[in-house]
Amino acid sequence: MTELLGLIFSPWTEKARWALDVRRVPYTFRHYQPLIGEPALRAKLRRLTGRVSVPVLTTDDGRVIADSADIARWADGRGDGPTLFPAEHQAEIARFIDLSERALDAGRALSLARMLADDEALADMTPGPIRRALGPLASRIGALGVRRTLRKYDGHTADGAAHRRALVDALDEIRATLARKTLPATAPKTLLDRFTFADITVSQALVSVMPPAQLKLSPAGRRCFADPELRDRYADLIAWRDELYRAFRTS
Ligand SMILES: N[C@@H](CCC(=O)N[C@@H](CS)C(=O)NCC(=O)O)C(=O)O
Repeated sequence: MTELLGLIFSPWTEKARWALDVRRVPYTFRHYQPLIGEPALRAKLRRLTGRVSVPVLTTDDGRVIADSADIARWADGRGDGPTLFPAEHQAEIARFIDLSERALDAGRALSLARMLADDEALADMTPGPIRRALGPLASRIGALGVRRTLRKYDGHTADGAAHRRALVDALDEIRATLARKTLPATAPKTLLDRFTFADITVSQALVSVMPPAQLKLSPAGRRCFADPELRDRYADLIAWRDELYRAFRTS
């Protein structure tokens, strides 16, 4: 059986899951535990050094695919749902993936910085048994993990203002693209002429403005992902994302 290894609260994992679900590809989900799970992940990817991340898909015929967009492309060749990567839109979808990654990288740095000031969210980052055993010390362990993730993804190399500018630029670009589209009669706007992976990937850019209700986050985690100022400023984009979920995230 095909297996997806991922982080239940991560927008990158959500990109892969949404694509697999749209394509109606059956798979089992396995939760990845950062740090503790890394040696096994490295062995799976045959990568002893360098950055390793999830989601990672292990297909029923033993292939290992290590990137959300590549997993979605693989899913597009399987299953029987609507096509997520129409041949005529490959280049545009690649640009939308890049736009989403810019927003997500900036958003991760901003959310993790908010988390470092929130003991409850930090404690929630540790596995349940460790949290219960350590009590108030759990937030310290969580902070070590969050700082490590910031460094791992270069979030520490720019300041908060630079990350915020990068996120706002990406959000403005999404807004401008949607403004050029006409609203179909019965469905939300899509970035191309139909629902594709462009919508899946770009809608995840909003996770660090206000996470979708469907994303499994603790209340403290949800608080740290969200940015109340940007949520008000980009309420139109949040509404678009929520409509996409209602219309196309049906399983
Ligand atoms: N380009 C990759 C990025 C994936 C990514 O950044 N994954 C992070 C999500 S926060 C991760 O694996 N974090 C856990 C860790 O690095 O230990 C993709 O699209 O799959």
